[in-house]
Amino acid sequence: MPLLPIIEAPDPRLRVISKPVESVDDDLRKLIADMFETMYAAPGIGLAAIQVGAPKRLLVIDLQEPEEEGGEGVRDPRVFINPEIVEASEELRTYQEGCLSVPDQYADIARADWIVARWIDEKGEAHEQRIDGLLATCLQHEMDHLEGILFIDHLSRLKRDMVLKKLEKAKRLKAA
Ligand code: GNR
Ligand code: NI
Repeated sequence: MPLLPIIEAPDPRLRVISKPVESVDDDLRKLIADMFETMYAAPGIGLAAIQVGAPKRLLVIDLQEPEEEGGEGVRDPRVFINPEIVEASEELRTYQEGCLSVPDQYADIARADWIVARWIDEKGEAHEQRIDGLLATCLQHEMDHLEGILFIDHLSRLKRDMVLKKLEKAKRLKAA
């Protein structure tokens, strides 16, 4: 199975609003498998389809970090198709976020502490569940991608521009 190239900011393709998935078929399951492989290899804990150039309302998450003690080889893959937020807590939780499309840049972002989400899985089955902790943070980060939003958009313009400048510089150094 091929690793998919991950699109990086400021690529305008990351700003596209993703379209609902119409049918959960073998083509989609192939994309899901490739997305997991790409996410694990990166490594990352989440990946939205738009980050690999597919503007579909599909994202994958696995919070298990292989480096973590006891986490070696333990996988907890989750698939979210056409996810929606039914309810969100007023209380916020701040977490230092990163993004595979904004490599090596991190910033504290405040999001709802818990959400009630609704989605379809890779078997086409519907779910509605209250989600908290890191999964709530990650799911909100991934759902932002479906709207063309990056975590740096939650920062002040000054901080966002600083991150984008650092990213540009890192790219220049890599190309040289
Ligand atoms: O790997 C990732 N880590 C992460 C850490 C904190 C909050 C969100 C994330 S998601 C990110 C992978 C990614 O870019 N998903 O879109
Ligand atoms: Ni991201």
